[in-house]
Amino acid sequence: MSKRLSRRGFLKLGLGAAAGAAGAQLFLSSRAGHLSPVAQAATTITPKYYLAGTDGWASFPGTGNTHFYPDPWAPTGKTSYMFGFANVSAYKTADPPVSADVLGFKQKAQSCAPMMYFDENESAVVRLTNLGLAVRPDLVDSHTVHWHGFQNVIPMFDGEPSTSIAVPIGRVFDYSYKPYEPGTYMYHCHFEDTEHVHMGMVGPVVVRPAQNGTAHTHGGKTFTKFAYNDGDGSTGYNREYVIFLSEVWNESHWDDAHIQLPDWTDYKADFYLINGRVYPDTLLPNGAAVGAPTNGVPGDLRDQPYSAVVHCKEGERVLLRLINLGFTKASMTLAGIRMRVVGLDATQLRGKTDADGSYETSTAQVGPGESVDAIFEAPAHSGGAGYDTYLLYNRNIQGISNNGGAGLGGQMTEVRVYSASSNAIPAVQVGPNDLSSLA
Ligand SMILES: [Cu+2]
Repeated sequence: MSKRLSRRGFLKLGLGAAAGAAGAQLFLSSRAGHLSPVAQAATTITPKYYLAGTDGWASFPGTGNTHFYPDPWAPTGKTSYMFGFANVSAYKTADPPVSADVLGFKQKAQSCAPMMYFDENESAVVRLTNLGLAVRPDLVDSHTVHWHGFQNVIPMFDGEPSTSIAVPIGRVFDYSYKPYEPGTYMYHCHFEDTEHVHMGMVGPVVVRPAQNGTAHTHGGKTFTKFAYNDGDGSTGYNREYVIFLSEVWNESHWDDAHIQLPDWTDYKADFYLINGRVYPDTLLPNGAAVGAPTNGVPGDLRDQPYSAVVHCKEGERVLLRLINLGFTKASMTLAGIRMRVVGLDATQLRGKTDADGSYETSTAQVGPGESVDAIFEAPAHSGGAGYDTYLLYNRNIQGISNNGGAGLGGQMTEVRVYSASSNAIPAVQVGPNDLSSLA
């Protein structure tokens, strides 16, 4: 307490805090039914997603050329220590929530965090528990889920830990939202956020528009899936892919594993990731267990489950949901195909008078904390049974330099265009970034 703060001032402060607490209590009890999207009877809540904050290990390709990479403590096939969220949604009805199965996910955080999808106006519940850090039992950090850029009416569910709830080790919290604004978002842990964000507690959130399911014709084609409630089909698409960008600075990851403190002003990314992987692992299908060699042995990608390949057929419209939760700007170029940017930061590009604010480009600029919705029409196929390849990559040269490894890119993947009659990919996309039906 400052010596300048008088006893009277201190009492006033205390009374103010007490009044604030009483007000919050009243607010919660009287308004919960109006503002909270779920009934408050705790036993009836079944979350859509269940996340477990913990640590783990990721695999990045290369033979290693620094003191900090690969980490000599990494398990075989892995190179780098991470924090992250494990996907324990399969246990979302477990009672008690932190079951033995869930505890088994300690040190199995995935990179990137689970992709979450909601519908506009859905009663959206995300359960979070904290399993602690296996490699750093001395760190007893809490974790949170914060939807970045999301208009949240209830601060308690915001995840910013100084003004809302954080989840200590062994505890469980249900975040409750009512998403009103469709678009492409991202979420991250907000506890010690410079560290926890960079260590990997980051993932995408998509809110689908209420317009989905109704038919709108645009450019002579009819769509039933849209990026926004556009009213005219201009954001309609056939397939959609999340392109989630983040970074790894080897020194900080090594430091966290080896009980050292990084100086964040020395920040310099060594790896640039798409969906938690770096090229050429970005080209492998969902759930691929074996990636490019890491330090001479096959990479273990079991905790990096998301492919970054964009599959489509000629003439289809494809929505790229580009998200950047790294610390440096990305310039994502789609070589040979023009994209139309229709949304920025979960906002459709419309002027005040409903004028069309979308624009064509070959390079989408995605700053840290920003999202870009870009739609392209797949060009005509060149013929034959195979696919045509177009590179999607970060044109900032350090974004594909990748720790100096020869032939290794960073934020690079492929758009693969098949003929209209091809049956190499499902006629209708099974799920977002879901290529599990592909060989
Ligand atoms: Cu955290």
